[in-house]
Amino acid sequence: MKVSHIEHLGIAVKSLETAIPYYENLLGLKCYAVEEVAEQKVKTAFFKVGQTKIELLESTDPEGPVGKFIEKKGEGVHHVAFAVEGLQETLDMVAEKGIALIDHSPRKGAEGLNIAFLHPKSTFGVLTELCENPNK
Ligand code: CMX
Repeated sequence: MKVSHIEHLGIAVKSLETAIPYYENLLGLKCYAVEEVAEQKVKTAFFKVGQTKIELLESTDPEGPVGKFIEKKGEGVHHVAFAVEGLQETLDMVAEKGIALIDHSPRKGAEGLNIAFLHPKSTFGVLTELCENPNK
């Protein structure tokens, strides 16, 4: 697999409205985008930290992945996203190695990225996202 960098860290929060001021006022980061990803049942807020982003995730549905996560584990780090080259080929290679995939082919995520998740049961408890920028 060719990983270039950590594209973002996904952090589950109960409310973007109350979490964003912490990142802006204490850490001095700027929230540059808020976007709803209806398919994932989340509203997202983005901050840049060097080449990596922080993606805050507020659930829009208690039965969605982030809603269920917060109910079970509370707020906190939800996933790590790695930027890769050649997402579909990477997924095929990962599947061949016996890692459980949540997505066998890329789907659209926030910011127009192509994304796919690996199951945390196969990745030492860390929900892992692989993503590729189709415009690069
Ligand atoms: N990190 C680590 N473990 C997680 C997890 C996470 N983020 N989310 C769930 N789990 C664990 C649960 O703790 C549970 O473990 P146990 O069986 O030991 O109790 C197990 O996975 C099953 O959890 P569940 O609550 O029953 O949830 P589901 O099986 O229905 O779904 C998962 C879990 C990971 C398959 C689902 O959350 C998923 O498909 N996630 C990928 C999509 C996603 O997270 N989208 C939101 C972000 C979108 C974005 O970035 O744009």
